[in-house]
Amino acid sequence: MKRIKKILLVLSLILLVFGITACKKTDVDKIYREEYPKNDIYYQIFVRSFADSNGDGVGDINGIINKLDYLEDLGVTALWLSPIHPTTSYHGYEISNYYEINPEFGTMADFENLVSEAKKKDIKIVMDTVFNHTADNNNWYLDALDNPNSKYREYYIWRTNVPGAHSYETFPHSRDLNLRSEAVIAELINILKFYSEKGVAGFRFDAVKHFFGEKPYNPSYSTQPSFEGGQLLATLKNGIKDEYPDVYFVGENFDYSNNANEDYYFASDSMFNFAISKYFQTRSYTNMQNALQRIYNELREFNRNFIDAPFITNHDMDRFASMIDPNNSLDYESLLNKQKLAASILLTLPGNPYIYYGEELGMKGKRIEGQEVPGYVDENGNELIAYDEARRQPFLWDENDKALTTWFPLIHGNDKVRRVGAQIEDEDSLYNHYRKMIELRKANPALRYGNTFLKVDGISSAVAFVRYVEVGEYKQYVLVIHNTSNVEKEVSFDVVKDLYGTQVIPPMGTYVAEISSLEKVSQ
Ligand SMILES: [Ca+2]
Repeated sequence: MKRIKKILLVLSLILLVFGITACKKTDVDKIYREEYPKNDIYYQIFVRSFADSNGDGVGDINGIINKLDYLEDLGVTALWLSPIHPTTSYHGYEISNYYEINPEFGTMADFENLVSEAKKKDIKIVMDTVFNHTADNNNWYLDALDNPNSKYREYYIWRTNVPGAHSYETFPHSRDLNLRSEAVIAELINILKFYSEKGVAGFRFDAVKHFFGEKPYNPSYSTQPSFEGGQLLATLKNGIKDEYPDVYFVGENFDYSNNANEDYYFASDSMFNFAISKYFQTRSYTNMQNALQRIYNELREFNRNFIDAPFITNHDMDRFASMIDPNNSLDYESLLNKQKLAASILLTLPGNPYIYYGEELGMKGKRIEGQEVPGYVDENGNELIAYDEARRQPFLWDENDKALTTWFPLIHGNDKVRRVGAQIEDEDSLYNHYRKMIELRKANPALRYGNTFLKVDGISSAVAFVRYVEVGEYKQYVLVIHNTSNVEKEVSFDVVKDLYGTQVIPPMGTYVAEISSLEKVSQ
């Protein structure tokens, strides 16, 4: 027994966050992987800002290919790309043609090359899929406008209470698709097949809460999550499942309430967990632990195999570092430690964690309410008005790196944030913290696979839980305790004390240890 304790003590030290390695047999990992093929660690790329390949200052597909080594070193296993189709906007969320690639970003051949090059590194590609609406210059719409007998008339929702031919729009300069039309649904299934055939692993569905509602009679922004929206996702999934049964669906239902995703989860593998993002952003960690347990208990009723999709921020939110430090006045260590804690929590939660590009460097950025920004100009040098662009600033490659994008200036303190090269060199950097946490997650099946989450009560100022996974004879239980306070915390659980003796977690630190069972997890 003493010997076993000794072995486990060593294991616990291995698992302690700041000194990780683990050597799991790959064949065992394969068994877990086959049981949970859709569990990944995601990196969200805003394509225009990530990496340039041809010197025009705009990020593009070949730029991503050139930086696959960076993503592989970081350890992520899947990429969600912002929309890459021809568009009328810088962000791409109005699509002019679903079957083509935005020429600013490259060609279809470039995209196919990205999918295959990423696959060589075991990195999946998930596409942003905007089906609520098209651009106002989409050929379907132009044809429908010109020709009352166009087959595309039924693709859109026409407003009868407004003089002249005009379709309903949820978002400015967009035209809402008529998602009750069988012809539209067939077209959307065709688009999903078109890209699945190219090896795309999944689709991120934009704005699912706007799919239905009271269109066109109540043209406001008040559309709500709806069961009919979930049904549409189910119809799309059924439409491709014979040919592409393993394609992953993740939905964006921008709603902070805990139960907002219920209507979609029976059809979608994943839904972004906006409720949890709010707890990160307000750093309400004690409430987060309880909310997580409640959310998981509820969602399991709707889909036993749901894969949570937690994240700290995305492209529609101010950067996390800017929320913590809006005036760039916080000292370096405080800012760093707050970001490290959030990363530790994110990367030990169940499901598919999503890292917004640059979050691993502590990039900054806040929404601007319609102002000109020096350096943000069109091709004629005229200053442009900025809004969310500042949340989507160029990725901080080193200053001499040709991959640096320049379409938008570095503002809100990003000129002071340490760039990639310096962070890779520094063992204590935020980048290396993300890298180590990802490594820890990948080395422990209980962290990487499955969706189990059992909150552990009784520790103040902490997010504490057990994650476990079981496939046949293989199983693992892992206790995770995040100390969210500024003081040391002693762990006095019997299960920990019996195995490892008294453990002390540093301020804002994380303790991760393998345990033998779910019993005795109480203070
Ligand atoms: Ca470019």
